[in-house]
Amino acid sequence: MKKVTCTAPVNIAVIKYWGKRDEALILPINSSLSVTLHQDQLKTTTSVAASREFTEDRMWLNGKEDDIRHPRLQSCLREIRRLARKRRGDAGDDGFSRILGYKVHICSVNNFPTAAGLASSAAGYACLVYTLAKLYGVEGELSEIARQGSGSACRSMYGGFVQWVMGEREDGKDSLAQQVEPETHWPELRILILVASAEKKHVGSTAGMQTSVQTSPLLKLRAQSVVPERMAEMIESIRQRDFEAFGQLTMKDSNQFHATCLDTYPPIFYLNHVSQRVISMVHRYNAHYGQTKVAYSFDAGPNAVIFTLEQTVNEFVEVVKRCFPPESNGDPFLKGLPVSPAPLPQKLLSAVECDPCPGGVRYTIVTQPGPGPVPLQDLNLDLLGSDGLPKQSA
Ligand code: 2P0
Repeated sequence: MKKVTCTAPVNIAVIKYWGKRDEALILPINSSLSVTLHQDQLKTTTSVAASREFTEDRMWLNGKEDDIRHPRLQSCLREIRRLARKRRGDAGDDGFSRILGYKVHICSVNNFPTAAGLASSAAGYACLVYTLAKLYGVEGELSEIARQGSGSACRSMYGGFVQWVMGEREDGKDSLAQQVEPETHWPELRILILVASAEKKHVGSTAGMQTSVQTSPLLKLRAQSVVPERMAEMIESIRQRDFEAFGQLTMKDSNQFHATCLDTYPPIFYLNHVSQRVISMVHRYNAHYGQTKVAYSFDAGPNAVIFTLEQTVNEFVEVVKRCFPPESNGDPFLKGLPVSPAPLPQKLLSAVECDPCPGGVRYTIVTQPGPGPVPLQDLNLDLLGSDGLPKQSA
Protein backbone atom coordinates (compact mmCIF):
# COMPACT_ATOMS: atom_id res chain seq x y z
CA MET A 1 0.00 0.00 0.00
CA LYS A 2 1.23 3.48 -0.85
CA LYS A 3 -0.11 6.33 1.24
CA VAL A 4 0.23 10.12 0.98
CA THR A 5 -1.21 12.88 3.19
CA CYS A 6 -1.32 16.61 2.42
CA THR A 7 -3.08 19.76 3.64
CA ALA A 8 -4.59 22.64 1.65
CA PRO A 9 -5.91 26.12 2.47
CA VAL A 10 -9.19 28.04 2.19
CA ASN A 11 -9.21 31.17 0.01
CA ILE A 12 -11.37 34.30 0.11
CA ALA A 13 -12.04 36.16 -3.13
CA VAL A 14 -11.63 39.93 -3.18
CA ILE A 15 -12.69 40.01 -6.85
CA LYS A 16 -15.51 37.50 -6.94
CA TYR A 17 -16.12 34.58 -9.28
CA TRP A 18 -19.81 34.22 -10.04
CA GLY A 19 -21.03 32.58 -13.24
CA LYS A 20 -19.78 29.93 -15.66
CA ARG A 21 -19.54 29.94 -19.44
CA ASP A 22 -19.03 26.15 -19.44
CA GLU A 23 -20.67 24.07 -16.71
CA ALA A 24 -18.85 20.79 -17.41
CA LEU A 25 -15.31 22.20 -17.54
CA ILE A 26 -16.10 24.92 -14.94
CA LEU A 27 -14.98 27.89 -17.04
CA PRO A 28 -15.89 31.27 -15.51
CA ILE A 29 -17.38 34.36 -17.18
CA ASN A 30 -14.79 36.57 -15.44
CA SER A 31 -11.38 36.37 -13.84
CA SER A 32 -11.18 36.52 -10.03
CA LEU A 33 -8.60 37.15 -7.33
CA SER A 34 -8.27 35.81 -3.81
CA VAL A 35 -6.20 35.75 -0.66
CA THR A 36 -5.13 32.31 0.59
CA LEU A 37 -5.77 31.95 4.33
CA HIS A 38 -3.22 30.47 6.71
CA GLN A 39 -3.53 26.75 7.36
CA ASP A 40 -2.72 27.20 11.06
CA GLN A 41 -6.33 28.35 11.37
CA LEU A 42 -8.24 26.78 8.46
CA LYS A 43 -7.29 23.75 6.42
CA THR A 44 -8.36 20.50 4.85
CA THR A 45 -6.26 17.38 5.42
CA THR A 46 -6.52 14.53 2.91
CA SER A 47 -4.95 11.07 2.97
CA VAL A 48 -4.97 8.91 -0.16
CA ALA A 49 -3.91 5.28 -0.19
CA ALA A 50 -3.51 3.01 -3.22
CA SER A 51 -3.31 -0.76 -2.86
CA ARG A 52 -3.59 -3.90 -4.93
CA GLU A 53 -5.86 -5.20 -2.16
CA PHE A 54 -8.53 -2.50 -2.61
CA THR A 55 -11.51 -3.69 -4.67
CA GLU A 56 -13.04 -0.26 -5.37
CA ASP A 57 -12.33 3.46 -5.08
CA ARG A 58 -13.80 4.75 -1.78
CA MET A 59 -14.03 8.09 -0.02
CA TRP A 60 -14.71 9.37 3.52
CA LEU A 61 -15.51 13.02 4.26
CA ASN A 62 -15.26 14.24 7.85
CA GLY A 63 -15.54 10.67 9.13
CA LYS A 64 -18.48 9.50 7.00
CA GLU A 65 -18.30 7.45 3.83
CA ASP A 66 -19.43 9.52 0.84
CA ASP A 67 -20.41 8.72 -2.74
CA ILE A 68 -17.26 8.36 -4.83
CA ARG A 69 -19.36 8.54 -8.02
CA HIS A 70 -19.86 12.31 -7.66
CA PRO A 71 -19.19 13.61 -11.23
CA ARG A 72 -16.77 16.37 -10.16
CA LEU A 73 -14.79 13.97 -8.02
CA GLN A 74 -14.68 11.55 -10.92
CA SER A 75 -13.43 14.36 -13.21
CA CYS A 76 -10.54 15.06 -10.84
CA LEU A 77 -9.63 11.39 -10.46
CA ARG A 78 -9.82 10.78 -14.21
CA GLU A 79 -7.81 13.90 -15.13
CA ILE A 80 -5.02 13.33 -12.61
CA ARG A 81 -4.67 9.69 -13.66
CA ARG A 82 -4.60 10.79 -17.31
CA LEU A 83 -1.91 13.37 -16.53
CA ALA A 84 0.07 10.82 -14.53
CA ARG A 85 0.03 8.39 -17.48
CA LYS A 86 1.06 11.13 -19.88
CA ARG A 87 3.82 12.66 -17.78
CA ARG A 88 5.19 9.34 -16.62
CA GLY A 89 4.79 7.63 -19.97
CA ASP A 90 8.50 7.57 -20.69
CA ALA A 91 9.66 6.91 -17.16
CA GLY A 92 9.15 3.16 -17.37
CA ASP A 93 7.96 1.11 -14.41
CA ASP A 94 9.27 3.20 -11.53
CA GLY A 95 6.63 2.22 -8.98
CA PHE A 96 4.35 5.13 -9.85
CA SER A 97 3.10 3.43 -12.98
CA ARG A 98 2.21 0.28 -11.07
CA ILE A 99 -0.03 2.01 -8.53
CA LEU A 100 -1.88 3.79 -11.34
CA GLY A 101 -3.73 0.52 -11.83
CA TYR A 102 -4.72 0.24 -8.16
CA LYS A 103 -7.95 1.45 -6.55
CA VAL A 104 -7.68 4.33 -4.05
CA HIS A 105 -9.10 5.13 -0.63
CA ILE A 106 -9.53 8.84 0.06
CA CYS A 107 -10.10 10.30 3.52
CA SER A 108 -10.56 14.03 4.07
CA VAL A 109 -11.27 16.21 7.12
CA ASN A 110 -11.61 19.95 7.72
CA ASN A 111 -10.28 21.55 10.90
CA PHE A 112 -13.24 23.95 10.82
CA PRO A 113 -16.95 23.13 11.05
CA THR A 114 -18.58 22.74 7.64
CA ALA A 115 -21.70 24.08 9.32
CA ALA A 116 -19.92 27.41 9.84
CA GLY A 117 -20.68 28.07 6.20
CA LEU A 118 -17.04 28.57 5.29
CA ALA A 119 -16.17 27.46 1.78
CA SER A 120 -14.95 23.91 2.18
CA SER A 121 -15.11 22.82 -1.46
CA ALA A 122 -12.15 25.02 -2.44
CA ALA A 123 -9.79 23.59 0.19
CA GLY A 124 -11.28 20.12 -0.29
CA TYR A 125 -10.73 19.80 -4.04
CA ALA A 126 -7.36 21.58 -3.91
CA CYS A 127 -6.25 19.08 -1.28
CA LEU A 128 -7.59 16.09 -3.20
CA VAL A 129 -5.84 17.06 -6.44
CA TYR A 130 -2.57 17.96 -4.72
CA THR A 131 -2.51 14.71 -2.71
CA LEU A 132 -3.33 12.53 -5.74
CA ALA A 133 -0.57 14.30 -7.68
CA LYS A 134 1.92 13.44 -4.94
CA LEU A 135 0.69 9.83 -4.90
CA TYR A 136 1.23 9.47 -8.64
CA GLY A 137 4.41 11.57 -8.78
CA VAL A 138 2.89 14.29 -10.98
CA GLU A 139 4.60 17.70 -10.81
CA GLY A 140 3.75 21.10 -12.26
CA GLU A 141 0.52 22.90 -13.11
CA LEU A 142 -2.47 21.32 -11.32
CA SER A 143 -4.92 24.22 -10.97
CA GLU A 144 -6.61 23.20 -14.23
CA ILE A 145 -7.63 19.93 -12.59
CA ALA A 146 -8.60 21.46 -9.22
CA ARG A 147 -10.82 23.90 -11.15
CA GLN A 148 -12.83 20.94 -12.44
CA GLY A 149 -13.65 19.95 -8.85
CA SER A 150 -14.83 23.41 -7.85
CA GLY A 151 -14.07 26.69 -9.57
CA SER A 152 -12.69 28.44 -6.50
CA ALA A 153 -10.50 25.39 -5.71
CA CYS A 154 -8.02 26.34 -8.43
CA ARG A 155 -7.08 29.44 -6.39
CA SER A 156 -6.32 27.30 -3.31
CA MET A 157 -3.46 25.63 -5.21
CA TYR A 158 -1.22 28.61 -4.41
CA GLY A 159 -0.40 30.64 -1.32
CA GLY A 160 -0.61 34.41 -0.86
CA PHE A 161 -2.46 36.44 -3.48
CA VAL A 162 -3.81 34.43 -6.38
CA GLN A 163 -5.62 35.25 -9.61
CA TRP A 164 -7.74 32.83 -11.60
CA VAL A 165 -7.30 33.96 -15.19
CA MET A 166 -10.58 33.17 -16.97
CA GLY A 167 -8.89 32.21 -20.25
CA GLU A 168 -10.38 32.21 -23.72
CA ARG A 169 -10.06 28.67 -25.01
CA GLU A 170 -13.03 26.33 -25.21
CA ASP A 171 -11.04 23.43 -23.75
CA GLY A 172 -10.14 25.42 -20.61
CA LYS A 173 -6.39 24.86 -20.96
CA ASP A 174 -5.76 28.57 -20.32
CA SER A 175 -8.24 28.92 -17.42
CA LEU A 176 -5.66 28.66 -14.65
CA ALA A 177 -4.67 30.05 -11.27
CA GLN A 178 -1.47 32.08 -10.92
CA GLN A 179 0.23 33.49 -7.86
CA VAL A 180 0.28 37.30 -7.95
CA GLU A 181 2.40 37.71 -4.79
CA PRO A 182 3.49 35.18 -2.15
CA GLU A 183 2.11 35.13 1.42
CA THR A 184 5.21 36.93 2.71
CA HIS A 185 4.53 39.97 0.51
CA TRP A 186 2.20 41.82 2.92
CA PRO A 187 3.11 40.65 6.44
CA GLU A 188 0.82 43.16 8.22
CA LEU A 189 -2.36 41.97 6.50
CA ARG A 190 -4.85 40.25 8.81
CA ILE A 191 -8.13 38.49 8.08
CA LEU A 192 -10.97 38.11 10.59
CA ILE A 193 -13.83 35.72 9.94
CA LEU A 194 -16.97 36.75 11.77
CA VAL A 195 -19.06 33.61 11.89
CA ALA A 196 -22.59 34.95 11.80
CA SER A 197 -24.85 31.99 11.74
CA ALA A 198 -24.97 28.22 11.63
CA GLU A 199 -27.94 28.20 9.27
CA LYS A 200 -27.43 26.25 6.11
CA LYS A 201 -27.32 28.51 3.08
CA HIS A 202 -30.49 28.58 1.07
CA VAL A 203 -29.13 28.51 -2.48
CA GLY A 204 -25.88 26.67 -3.26
CA SER A 205 -23.25 28.53 -5.29
CA THR A 206 -23.43 26.22 -8.29
CA ALA A 207 -27.21 26.58 -8.68
CA GLY A 208 -27.19 30.25 -7.67
CA MET A 209 -24.66 31.32 -10.28
CA GLN A 210 -26.51 29.34 -12.94
CA THR A 211 -29.69 31.34 -12.31
CA SER A 212 -27.69 34.57 -12.20
CA VAL A 213 -26.10 33.85 -15.60
CA GLN A 214 -29.55 33.14 -17.06
CA THR A 215 -31.36 36.15 -15.64
CA SER A 216 -29.11 38.99 -14.41
CA PRO A 217 -28.23 41.78 -16.85
CA LEU A 218 -26.06 43.29 -14.11
CA LEU A 219 -23.92 40.15 -13.98
CA LYS A 220 -23.29 40.41 -17.73
CA LEU A 221 -22.24 44.03 -17.40
CA ARG A 222 -20.06 43.17 -14.42
CA ALA A 223 -18.23 40.35 -16.23
CA GLN A 224 -17.72 42.30 -19.45
CA SER A 225 -16.94 45.81 -18.32
CA VAL A 226 -16.35 46.01 -14.56
CA VAL A 227 -14.16 43.07 -13.58
CA PRO A 228 -11.38 43.45 -16.21
CA GLU A 229 -10.52 46.92 -14.91
CA ARG A 230 -10.91 45.87 -11.28
CA MET A 231 -8.51 42.94 -11.73
CA ALA A 232 -5.79 45.31 -12.89
CA GLU A 233 -6.49 47.77 -10.05
CA MET A 234 -6.57 45.02 -7.45
CA ILE A 235 -3.25 43.55 -8.58
CA GLU A 236 -1.70 47.01 -8.45
CA SER A 237 -3.06 47.74 -4.95
CA ILE A 238 -1.62 44.43 -3.70
CA ARG A 239 1.76 45.03 -5.35
CA GLN A 240 1.88 48.50 -3.71
CA ARG A 241 0.49 47.21 -0.38
CA ASP A 242 -2.02 50.07 -0.70
CA PHE A 243 -4.68 49.17 1.88
CA GLU A 244 -6.89 52.16 1.02
CA ALA A 245 -7.25 50.97 -2.58
CA PHE A 246 -7.31 47.27 -1.68
CA GLY A 247 -9.99 47.72 0.99
CA GLN A 248 -12.27 49.95 -1.06
CA LEU A 249 -12.16 47.66 -4.07
CA THR A 250 -12.73 44.58 -1.90
CA MET A 251 -15.90 46.11 -0.41
CA LYS A 252 -17.18 47.39 -3.75
CA ASP A 253 -16.69 44.02 -5.40
CA SER A 254 -18.43 42.15 -2.59
CA ASN A 255 -21.31 44.62 -2.80
CA GLN A 256 -21.58 44.22 -6.56
CA PHE A 257 -21.60 40.44 -6.25
CA HIS A 258 -24.52 40.67 -3.80
CA ALA A 259 -26.22 43.19 -6.09
CA THR A 260 -26.08 40.64 -8.93
CA CYS A 261 -27.67 38.13 -6.53
CA LEU A 262 -30.50 40.59 -5.94
CA ASP A 263 -30.67 41.22 -9.71
CA THR A 264 -31.09 37.47 -10.24
CA TYR A 265 -34.67 36.37 -10.84
CA PRO A 266 -35.98 35.04 -8.51
CA PRO A 267 -33.55 36.97 -6.29
CA ILE A 268 -30.97 35.32 -4.04
CA PHE A 269 -30.23 36.72 -0.57
CA TYR A 270 -27.02 35.69 1.12
CA LEU A 271 -26.66 38.62 3.53
CA ASN A 272 -28.76 38.73 6.70
CA HIS A 273 -29.34 41.34 9.40
CA VAL A 274 -26.00 40.51 11.05
CA SER A 275 -24.17 41.00 7.73
CA GLN A 276 -25.88 44.37 7.28
CA ARG A 277 -24.86 45.48 10.77
CA VAL A 278 -21.26 44.48 10.05
CA ILE A 279 -21.31 46.55 6.86
CA SER A 280 -22.61 49.58 8.71
CA MET A 281 -20.13 49.08 11.59
CA VAL A 282 -17.18 48.95 9.15
CA HIS A 283 -18.26 52.10 7.30
CA ARG A 284 -18.75 54.00 10.57
CA TYR A 285 -15.35 52.87 11.84
CA ASN A 286 -13.65 53.99 8.63
CA ALA A 287 -15.60 57.28 8.57
CA HIS A 288 -14.37 58.04 12.10
CA TYR A 289 -10.76 57.76 10.94
CA GLY A 290 -11.38 59.33 7.54
CA GLN A 291 -9.65 56.42 5.84
CA THR A 292 -10.22 52.76 4.97
CA LYS A 293 -8.75 50.87 7.91
CA VAL A 294 -11.06 47.87 7.67
CA ALA A 295 -12.83 46.18 4.73
CA TYR A 296 -15.53 43.50 4.54
CA SER A 297 -16.27 40.79 2.02
CA PHE A 298 -19.15 38.28 1.95
CA ASP A 299 -19.47 35.07 -0.05
CA ALA A 300 -22.53 32.91 -0.59
CA GLY A 301 -23.58 33.19 3.07
CA PRO A 302 -23.90 35.72 5.91
CA ASN A 303 -20.41 35.36 7.47
CA ALA A 304 -18.29 38.47 7.21
CA VAL A 305 -14.65 38.29 6.20
CA ILE A 306 -12.79 41.35 7.45
CA PHE A 307 -9.48 42.51 5.99
CA THR A 308 -7.36 44.89 8.03
CA LEU A 309 -3.79 45.57 9.13
CA GLU A 310 -2.13 44.20 12.26
CA GLN A 311 -2.16 47.54 14.08
CA THR A 312 -5.96 47.80 13.81
CA VAL A 313 -6.93 44.27 14.93
CA ASN A 314 -7.09 44.78 18.73
CA GLU A 315 -9.22 47.92 18.56
CA PHE A 316 -11.53 46.63 15.84
CA VAL A 317 -12.19 43.41 17.75
CA GLU A 318 -13.31 45.56 20.72
CA VAL A 319 -15.73 47.33 18.39
CA VAL A 320 -17.08 43.98 17.16
CA LYS A 321 -17.61 42.89 20.77
CA ARG A 322 -19.52 46.12 21.49
CA CYS A 323 -21.87 45.68 18.55
CA PHE A 324 -22.19 41.90 18.97
CA PRO A 325 -21.77 41.14 22.70
CA PRO A 326 -20.50 37.54 22.86
CA GLU A 327 -22.91 35.05 24.38
CA SER A 328 -21.06 32.67 26.63
CA ASN A 329 -21.81 29.20 25.34
CA GLY A 330 -18.59 27.70 26.67
CA ASP A 331 -16.72 28.25 23.39
CA PRO A 332 -14.18 31.07 23.17
CA PHE A 333 -15.29 34.08 21.11
CA LEU A 334 -11.81 34.54 19.62
CA LYS A 335 -9.92 31.77 17.83
CA GLY A 336 -6.64 31.89 15.94
CA LEU A 337 -3.97 34.57 16.21
CA PRO A 338 -3.74 36.32 19.60
CA VAL A 339 -5.73 39.51 20.22
CA SER A 340 -5.06 41.88 23.15
CA PRO A 341 -7.62 44.05 24.93
CA ALA A 342 -7.57 47.65 23.71
CA PRO A 343 -9.13 50.84 25.07
CA LEU A 344 -11.97 52.34 23.03
CA PRO A 345 -11.80 56.16 23.05
CA GLN A 346 -15.19 57.78 23.80
CA LYS A 347 -15.24 59.57 20.43
CA LEU A 348 -14.80 56.29 18.59
CA LEU A 349 -17.47 54.65 20.73
CA SER A 350 -19.98 57.33 19.81
CA ALA A 351 -19.01 57.09 16.15
CA VAL A 352 -19.68 53.34 15.93
CA GLU A 353 -22.64 53.43 18.34
CA CYS A 354 -25.21 50.79 17.47
CA ASP A 355 -27.98 48.74 19.04
CA PRO A 356 -26.07 45.81 20.46
CA CYS A 357 -26.99 42.50 18.85
CA PRO A 358 -26.02 39.82 21.41
CA GLY A 359 -24.78 36.57 19.90
CA GLY A 360 -25.11 37.92 16.32
CA VAL A 361 -21.48 36.93 15.77
CA ARG A 362 -20.97 33.47 17.26
CA TYR A 363 -17.19 33.58 17.14
CA THR A 364 -14.31 35.22 15.29
CA ILE A 365 -11.31 33.51 13.68
CA VAL A 366 -8.21 35.70 13.37
CA THR A 367 -5.82 34.67 10.62
CA GLN A 368 -3.43 35.97 7.94
CA PRO A 369 -2.35 35.10 4.39
CA GLY A 370 -0.70 31.71 4.19
CA PRO A 371 0.97 29.17 1.90
CA GLY A 372 -0.57 26.78 -0.62
CA PRO A 373 -0.96 23.00 -0.24
CA VAL A 374 1.85 21.09 1.49
CA PRO A 375 2.66 17.47 2.29
CA LEU A 376 1.93 16.63 5.94
CA GLN A 377 5.03 16.85 8.12
CA ASP A 378 3.93 14.64 11.02
CA LEU A 379 3.14 11.29 9.43
CA ASN A 380 1.45 10.09 12.64
CA LEU A 381 -1.35 12.51 11.87
CA ASP A 382 -2.43 10.84 8.64
CA LEU A 383 -6.04 9.73 8.37
CA LEU A 384 -5.90 6.17 7.00
CA GLY A 385 -4.70 3.20 9.04
CA SER A 386 -2.53 0.33 7.83
CA ASP A 387 -5.75 -1.48 6.82
CA GLY A 388 -6.53 1.40 4.42
CA LEU A 389 -9.61 2.43 6.44
CA PRO A 390 -10.17 5.73 8.33
CA LYS A 391 -8.49 5.78 11.75
CA GLN A 392 -11.43 7.75 13.13
CA SER A 393 -15.08 7.72 12.14
CA ALA A 394 -17.67 10.44 12.79
C1 2P0 B 1 -15.57 33.15 -5.07
N1 2P0 B 1 -17.75 32.03 -4.63
O1 2P0 B 1 -14.95 33.78 -5.95
C2 2P0 B 1 -17.09 33.17 -5.16
C3 2P0 B 1 -17.68 34.34 -4.43
C4 2P0 B 1 -18.85 32.37 -3.77
C5 2P0 B 1 -18.98 33.84 -3.86
O2 2P0 B 1 -16.49 30.59 -5.76
O3 2P0 B 1 -19.79 25.67 -8.93
O4 2P0 B 1 -18.02 26.62 -4.87
O5 2P0 B 1 -17.95 24.68 -7.56
O6 2P0 B 1 -17.44 26.35 -9.34
O7 2P0 B 1 -16.34 27.65 -6.47
C6 2P0 B 1 -18.31 29.64 -4.72
O8 2P0 B 1 -18.46 28.88 -5.85
O9 2P0 B 1 -18.65 27.03 -7.27
C7 2P0 B 1 -17.47 30.78 -5.07
P1 2P0 B 1 -18.44 25.88 -8.32
P2 2P0 B 1 -17.74 27.47 -6.06
O10 2P0 B 1 -14.99 32.60 -4.11
